[in-house]
Parts: sequence; structure tokens; C-alpha cells
Amino acid sequence: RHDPVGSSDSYKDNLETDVLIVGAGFGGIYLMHKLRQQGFNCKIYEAGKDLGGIWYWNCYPGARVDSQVPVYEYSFPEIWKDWTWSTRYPGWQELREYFAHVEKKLDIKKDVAFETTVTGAQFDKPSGKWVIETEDGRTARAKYLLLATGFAAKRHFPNWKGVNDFKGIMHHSSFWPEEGVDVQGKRVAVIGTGSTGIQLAQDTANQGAKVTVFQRTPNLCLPMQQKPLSREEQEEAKAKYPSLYEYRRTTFAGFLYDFVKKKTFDDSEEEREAFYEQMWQNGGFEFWLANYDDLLFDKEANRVAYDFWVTKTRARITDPRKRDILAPLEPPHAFGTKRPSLEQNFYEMMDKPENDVVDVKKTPIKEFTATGITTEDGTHREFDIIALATGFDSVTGGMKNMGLKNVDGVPLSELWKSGTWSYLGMSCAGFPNMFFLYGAQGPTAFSNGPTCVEVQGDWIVDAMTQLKKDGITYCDATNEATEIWRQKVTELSDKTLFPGTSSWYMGANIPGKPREQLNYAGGFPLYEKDCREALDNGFQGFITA
Ligand code: N01
Repeated sequence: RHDPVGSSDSYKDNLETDVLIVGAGFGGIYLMHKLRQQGFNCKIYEAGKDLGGIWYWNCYPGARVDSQVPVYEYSFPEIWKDWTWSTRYPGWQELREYFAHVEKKLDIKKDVAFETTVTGAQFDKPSGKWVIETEDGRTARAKYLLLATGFAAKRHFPNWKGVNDFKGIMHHSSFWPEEGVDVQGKRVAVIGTGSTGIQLAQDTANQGAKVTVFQRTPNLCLPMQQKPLSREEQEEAKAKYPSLYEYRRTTFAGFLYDFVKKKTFDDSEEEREAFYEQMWQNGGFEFWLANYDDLLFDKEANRVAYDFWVTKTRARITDPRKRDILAPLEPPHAFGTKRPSLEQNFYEMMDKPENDVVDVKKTPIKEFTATGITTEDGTHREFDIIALATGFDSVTGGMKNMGLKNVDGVPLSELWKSGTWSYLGMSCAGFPNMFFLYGAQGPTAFSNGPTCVEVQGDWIVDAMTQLKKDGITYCDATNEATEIWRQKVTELSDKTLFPGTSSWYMGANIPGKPREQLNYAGGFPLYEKDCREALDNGFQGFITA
């Protein structure tokens, strides 16, 4: 990792500020920029050494955004007007360059303390300030604490027997060295087939490795249909950007398309096939998020979509054993209730004799050894490199892991032990003057990140501006409001097919984590309405003083 650039030395000391933001990714930068405009004095604490958040940490081979240009970027004209991308779905290096461009425009780093990990925070009632502690013993005091720590701040390392005995190279995807690892001609194990595992396996194989994928659940991958983008076509398209960015926050998931207002069986079989085929050719998430609007609600509708997927996918795999593992005739779960990865020739790559897939549902990993991995059937496979693409204690893990305590000194990790309670997916009862975004019980995992950050960021900035205007120094969600919000999140989810699938959306990927919907499944229009009502009704659901 390179050295921090631009961060002022003064932030290496104790700090006194209006607002302390944790995290310098999309969310933290957005909050900083908007709050500065409202006259707030803000500082950011960031664990990494540069801006970018998820794009600072995730530089594993093949890491690439899965939302199409121009949906995955800020809507500020001063940023997009002289920025262009090279492809429809840019890679991590280009995302890093984007953040450098954002820095040039917004001058964020002068107010960031990098390499600063928050390990404790509690609101001190007498002084009306948050007291925030860092791993290296510094203390900050701030009127507001804003968490922009994302959904993936805590990595998941399964506790396999002998995992530390392996003598080769082993990294979690999110800690992959940015200078890369030479995989040419090496035997590489990839454990996990989420969005990360698919990208990692694909790219590693392209670099000349022999890849063995350990798959617990097949990823119902969709074709990325990657394409280069010219500067000219982007410049031409920019005339429409303002209206596109207005439109994206009115769609269910904050993308530039939405579910069609039609049920799967409203169309004849021929019409349906033609519609599916069109979405398939368009690529990306269209087959998921621009599909019929009963896809995620109706089992039979979902099954028809799965059958289309499975026919398309099986046709690309000639090896019958691999075909049955990667694309089984019976759905492993309802289509779209886990995030589909966007693949680029993943199935053709897996079909090659030098690459393999191990079904770890049938033959679980028994142990790691100095030279490789043994499965329960007694097979030992040797590897030079093991990539852990095993994901994250998603959505709540990061917040529970930073030593947050309520006004009475009870840790958030205790309060959320048996389930999650927030209000509007942006605040917690007992944590006054603290807001968070892209986290628990917000649209988070069901949304395009930058859209979510802008919708929630605008709400937080408006709320804080209003509090300042009204001379209110204390704003805390009520227990009752958080209870009602939790019910709402559950009820919205229960109408869908999500609860039936073991996924990180449901907290089901971490042993012992309560199974519950962690995301708001009502879509942006309803979410914004709910949040705006609370503000318009004079901080409804909050105690203010
Ligand atoms: O993590 P995951 P991820 N033994 O939790 C498996 C975003 N993202 O890093 O499915 C064996 O999805 C686990 O198996 P199962 C995106 O939102 C975006 O891939 O639980 N296997 C699963 O296959 C994404 O959803 C991009 O049965 C074990 C995998 O590990 C989110 O980040 C790129 C295991 C974990 O998959 C997280 O993605 C990358 C065990 N003990 C990520 N434990 C873009 O394209 C876990 N697994 C922008």
C-alpha cells in the first residue's frame, strides 16, 4: 500500500470538530463535501491510506464495478463534466483514478486523517459531544458522528482446521496486495463464488494460472457484455446526465433501468423468451433489475427466469460434471435473491481441463495443510496460492466492530446481538447526533452504492442543517420508532423471495449471526418518502432538545 498523500499532520493529534465522519469512500466524501457547503467543520477518520473505501481495499485480480457507466459515480457536474471511463464496467485501477480526480475537484484529503481506525465512541451527555477513540490512542470530540463505513468493513475468515498451516501464499480478497501476486503457471484455489470469487477466478485464469474453485452455492452469473467506451460517445451522452441522475433515484434500486410494470405470465411464451433474450444481450443486471416486476415475489415467475438462465448457461459448459455443479437443473435458490456476478467467459474458462470446480456442499473442506486443502472425501489438492473470497460480516459487522456504545455505555454489539434496530436505516436509539449511511436497514445491498449515498447523504445533511437552524443540539431516535422501522423492514422483505435464501442480505453467511433482513426492500421511491416524512413532520420518531 502506498503512503498517505495530502493528509495533514495535525490530525495525528487529538481533534475537536463539529462533525467527525468515519470512512473516506463514496459516502464519507459525499457527506464532507455537502456539509462543508452548509458551513460545518468536518474531519474524516479513515483506516486506509487513501480515498476510495471499498476501492482502496479491493484490488484483487479482476476487481471491477458491476454497474454500468455512468450509474456508478457522483451526480455532481463538476466531477463528471471532465471525467471519462475506458469501458462500460471499469476496473479497480480506474476507480482509484476516479477518486484522485474527485480529490482534485473537492480537496477532501486536507481534512482526512488516514491510517486511523476507530476503536471506541460514546456520546458524552454533559458536554453534548461524541468522544471518539482511535487504535493508536488519540481522542476526537465532535458534535456529530457520521458513519460512512460501508457494508463490507469486516472481512469474513472461516475458521477451518489448520488454516494457518498453509505454507503457500494466502490472502483474503479484500487484503490482496495492490502490487499483485504472480499467478502465472501457479495452482490457485479460489474459495467462494460470490461476485468476488467469480471475478478473481476469471482474472487469475486469464493470467495463466490453473484455477480450482471451491463452490458452496452456484453463482447465477449474468453476462457482463463488457465494451470499450469512447470519449466521444460519453461526451455526447453527458447532455442527458442531469436527467439520468434525477431518474436513478426514482428507480427501485437506483440504477438507470427499472422492473417493467408487467407480470411474467402476462406475456406469451414467445414474447417472454424474446424479452429475456433482449435483456440477456443488453447484459449487466438487466435480467435481474429490469425484468418482470414479479421476479422477486412470485416463485413460479422466478422459476421460469431460472430455467432461461440455466439453459443459456449449461449450453456453455461441455463437461457434464462441471455443468451440473455450476448450473444445476434445480435452482439452488430463487434467482436474484443473491447478487448475480457479472461474468466475462467464466463458464468457458471453468470448462477448460486445467481448471476445476469442487462442490463443497457435497464434499466440505476438512482441513488446510502445509501444501493445500483436504476435503471430507479424503481428497488432498495441492496449491501454490489460496484466495479467500469468503466475503464479509456484511452490513452490520463493521458497525458492531468499532467500539460504539450508547449513552448508557452499552455496546452496540450487545444491543444488536439478537437482531438489528435502527430508525430509517440511518440512526439508532441511544446514539444521539449519530447518523450512518449505506448500512443496516437502508436500501444498501439492494441498491447502487452512489445513489444510496446521495439519497441518504442528502437526508442527513438536510437534517443536520435543520437542527442547526432550529438551535437543536440533541437528536436521538426513539425506541418505539426503531421498533416500527424494524417491523417495516421485515414486512417489506417478507413479501419477497429474499427470506427463503441463505445469503448475506439475511445475515445467513456468518455462523451464529441472527437471520433477519438487513436491507430495506421497498425501493428508493418508498424509502425517500418514508425518510422525508420524518423530517417534514418535525423530526418524527426522534427526541430533540
Ligand atoms: O462475498 P459473498 P463477495 N466454506 O458473501 C462462500 C459486492 N461486490 O466478496 O454462497 C465455503 O457474496 C460463500 O458461499 P455461500 C457485492 O455486493 C461487488 O463475493 O454462502 N465457502 C460465497 O460463495 C457482493 O454481493 C463487486 O454458500 C464459503 C462466498 O464465499 C458483495 O460485495 C465485486 C464459506 C462469499 O461471497 C460481497 O461479495 C465483489 C465457507 N466456510 C463484491 N464461507 C462488483 O462487481 C463463505 N463461503 C462491484
